[in-house]
Amino acid sequence: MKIGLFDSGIGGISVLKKLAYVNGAHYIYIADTERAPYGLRTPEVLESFVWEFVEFFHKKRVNEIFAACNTTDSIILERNLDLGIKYNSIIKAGINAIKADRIGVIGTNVTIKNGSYKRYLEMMGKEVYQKSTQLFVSIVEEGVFYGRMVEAIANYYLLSLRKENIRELILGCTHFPFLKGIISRVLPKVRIIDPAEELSKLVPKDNSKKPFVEFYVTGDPVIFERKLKRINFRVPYTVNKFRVRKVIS
Ligand code: DGN
Repeated sequence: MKIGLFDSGIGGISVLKKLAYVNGAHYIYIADTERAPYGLRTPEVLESFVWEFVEFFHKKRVNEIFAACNTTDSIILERNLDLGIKYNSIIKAGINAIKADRIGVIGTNVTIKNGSYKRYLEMMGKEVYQKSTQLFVSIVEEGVFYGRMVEAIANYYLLSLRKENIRELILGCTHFPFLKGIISRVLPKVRIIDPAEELSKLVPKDNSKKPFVEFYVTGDPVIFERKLKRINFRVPYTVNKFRVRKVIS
């Protein structure tokens, strides 16, 4: 089985790790480090990136795509895009983990503005408090997961959610599970939800083979590989260059 994933950088690795644990598939992961971060881009530009990757997945004969980026997932959902390959949404999967009534959602600017989580949760009768925590993406890409700077940023973003007395918090960006420790320190009574847990239930369980990952990186593959080592990524892989059609500074 071939599974395709894409993200602006290492965030989607938090999804990839969970999938690779369940299924020893051949994974193709595109890291668009050259055009990151996605959270500040327009929906039109993000949609054009999605089509570029989907075309590549078609050529690679990918069987299924799993969302490794909430930002583009929210674009795919809001614009109702049919990718022509079975697509598994992390947002739609993630809401299945919800048990409480007062829910916080954090994500990139685009994800929060699109409000996909909020809309689905409100349809379930939940009270939803959203917050864009865009800076978290950059600090994770820098490999800074703890310390006083991260704590200060986490306090800056999350204290308002504490006042709302939320019971559960959705990490609506795949970069954020890397900061789970510090997030739960700021919100100690809140159940933290990584939607990738629910998403990984959608992949068939098959450990008859060992997983393998082909990474395709739009930016510098050497820097990307350094990041993989820093987060201790253990699944066997190759790192290749992906040449983008649409270069945007
Ligand atoms: N990891 C992406 C997400 O889940 O939304 C965020 C990527 C970005 O560049 N903002």
